[in-house]
Amino acid sequence: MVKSHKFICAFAALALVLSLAAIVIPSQASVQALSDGNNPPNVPSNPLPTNYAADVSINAYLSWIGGDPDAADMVTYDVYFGTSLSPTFKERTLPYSATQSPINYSPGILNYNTTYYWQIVAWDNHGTSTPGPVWQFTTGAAPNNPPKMPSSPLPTNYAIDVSIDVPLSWVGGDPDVGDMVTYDVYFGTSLSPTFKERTVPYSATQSPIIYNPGTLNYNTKYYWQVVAWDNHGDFSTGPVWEFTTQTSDIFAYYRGLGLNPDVVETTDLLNAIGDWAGGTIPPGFTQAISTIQLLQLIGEWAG
Ligand SMILES: [Ca+2]
Ligand SMILES: [Ca+2]
Repeated sequence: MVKSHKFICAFAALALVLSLAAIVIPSQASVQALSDGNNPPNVPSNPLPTNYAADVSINAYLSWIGGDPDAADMVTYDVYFGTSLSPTFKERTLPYSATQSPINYSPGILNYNTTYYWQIVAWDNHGTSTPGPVWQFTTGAAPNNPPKMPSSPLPTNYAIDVSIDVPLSWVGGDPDVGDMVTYDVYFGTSLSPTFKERTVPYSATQSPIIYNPGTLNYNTKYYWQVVAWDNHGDFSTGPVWEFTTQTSDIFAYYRGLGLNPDVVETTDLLNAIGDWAGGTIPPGFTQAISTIQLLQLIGEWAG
């Protein structure tokens, strides 16, 4: 009897345990919750750049507030980032403690004037995840670059014997290919040449630029400078260049005789006129000059 009583008691106890178990185990999920008490990570929030931010730096960092209600948990973050509305997976971060916030992430150098989308999915060390919303921001426009410094002058700097009908030319342009560039031309016989003209606008890629200063004087040193302006009001100042025009034929003739044309004597001049008027072609010349041309040269020289 004692034995059977014990058996009955044990059976009753087992039945009680089984019935209790049936009550407290309604699903597999609550078994998990009961066994480790884990909570999913917090929903990622507080994005920086803020959602829909504009004019964001191309060097911007992403940051957000994450964490996990379970203070002892570690949390990693899957970063989705790109220019598509469904940004692509970029990287899983290192594990952070559940209480560390905010989290920073560098997406690298961004493009100007571009809308980016991003999303953070937080994972705790129990394999539970919480996705954040898809955020977006737009980077600022590219900053303006000043025009290129005018270069490659023609006539070359310090050139001599330059034709009196020479056009000026230089290489200009602007690194921003959509820009238009105008050129202020300074030109004259002073070391600080005076402003002559602003050119029409040229495209940023057009080179060389040609400017016609008109017919110049013989045997004269000219100075010139070009200042390039883009359509954003930025400018680049070129150096002052110089060149010297050709001597007139009569000066060349005097040099050929070993005379200094700057201090030629009247008698020498009269002798020269005689030579020219006699129809001879002086050494170094390909043709005789007309009387009219001769008088023009004498006039220049006398001037
Ligand atoms: Ca957790
Ligand atoms: Ca520019």
